[in-house]
Amino acid sequence: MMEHPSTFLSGEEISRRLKVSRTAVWKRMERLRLMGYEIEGSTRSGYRLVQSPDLLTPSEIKPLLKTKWMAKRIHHFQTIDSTNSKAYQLALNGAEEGEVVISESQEKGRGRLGRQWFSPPSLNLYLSVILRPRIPPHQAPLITLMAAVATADTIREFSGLLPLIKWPNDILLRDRKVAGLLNEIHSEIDRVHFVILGIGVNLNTGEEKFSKEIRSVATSLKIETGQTVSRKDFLRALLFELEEWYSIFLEEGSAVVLKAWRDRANIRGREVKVTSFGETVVGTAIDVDSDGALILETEDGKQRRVMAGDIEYRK
Ligand code: BT5
Repeated sequence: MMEHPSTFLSGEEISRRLKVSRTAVWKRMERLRLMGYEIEGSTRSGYRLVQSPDLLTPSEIKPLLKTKWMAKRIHHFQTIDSTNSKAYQLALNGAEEGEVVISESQEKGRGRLGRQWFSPPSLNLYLSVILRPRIPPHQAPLITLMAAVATADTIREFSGLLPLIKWPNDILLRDRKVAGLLNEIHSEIDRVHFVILGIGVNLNTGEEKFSKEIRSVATSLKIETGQTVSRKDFLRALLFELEEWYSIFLEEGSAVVLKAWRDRANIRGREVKVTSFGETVVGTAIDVDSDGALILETEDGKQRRVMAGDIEYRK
């Protein structure tokens, strides 16, 4: 039915193809209708798919994919605590590189440092990708940088606006956060076992839906462009960009990723205030290092490297 939408397929034909009884076919149609599929049924002609809901299920996404290997296996949930936690568990149990976890909503969507990610149902994208790069752990932060580049480029493609990457993992439109990344790594001293690339993108959240606390710092593509974004199309494009940038990182090395990140972050020379593990440092951003660290020049003229934290632009 999905292969030829708008054409009727008889109940008999469906029961033959799926090797189930006619009653089972009828029950499945009812289940699909409950999920939001609009299906026309006629005793003479059979069933016809009129409209699919905007769901990110494997059957909706797989026919659209442009990737070679990424997302060939999709674990989809209506709701879940956190796609990152699920992907981490799956990876511990041997899930392969490129498997992804997608949920329509998250009950405990996670930010960095124990913070939360607001994840209302059916409006946005909550995605975690399992990667198994053969790299030493100190290079893992580059995966965050390359994923930020891929996400920023997809946002640019869909909004026509120029997003800015804010160190280390925010994507901003008009100085507000439209997407965030949470990457988690499982490794031994000299070898990465896997990386979980967690990406949350606010696609269609309306301004009134954000809580008071984040309303002034958060935005969505819909707020910025006035247009609803197709989650399926965005996901397809994002997976394609991620696969491309990941292979650039593996094949061409960190320099290309760093250059792309610098071009999209525009951080060099900016006055910043960095909060890192309870300490605050003020200085001028010089660059980002090949291990993802932010290099600052402080007021006394010394250089400081900051591995993790949050920044605020001062001007
Ligand atoms: C992040 O953390 O920006 C990482 C967010 C990663 C979310 C994805 S969704 C799929 C995957 N599964 C997960 O469980 N997580 C990942 P951080 O830099 O710590 O930013 C968190 C802060 O951003 C919060 O403290 C709020 O101030 C703000 N915030 C929360 N929800 C937001 C939202 N939906 N949009 C914009 N800002 C938000």
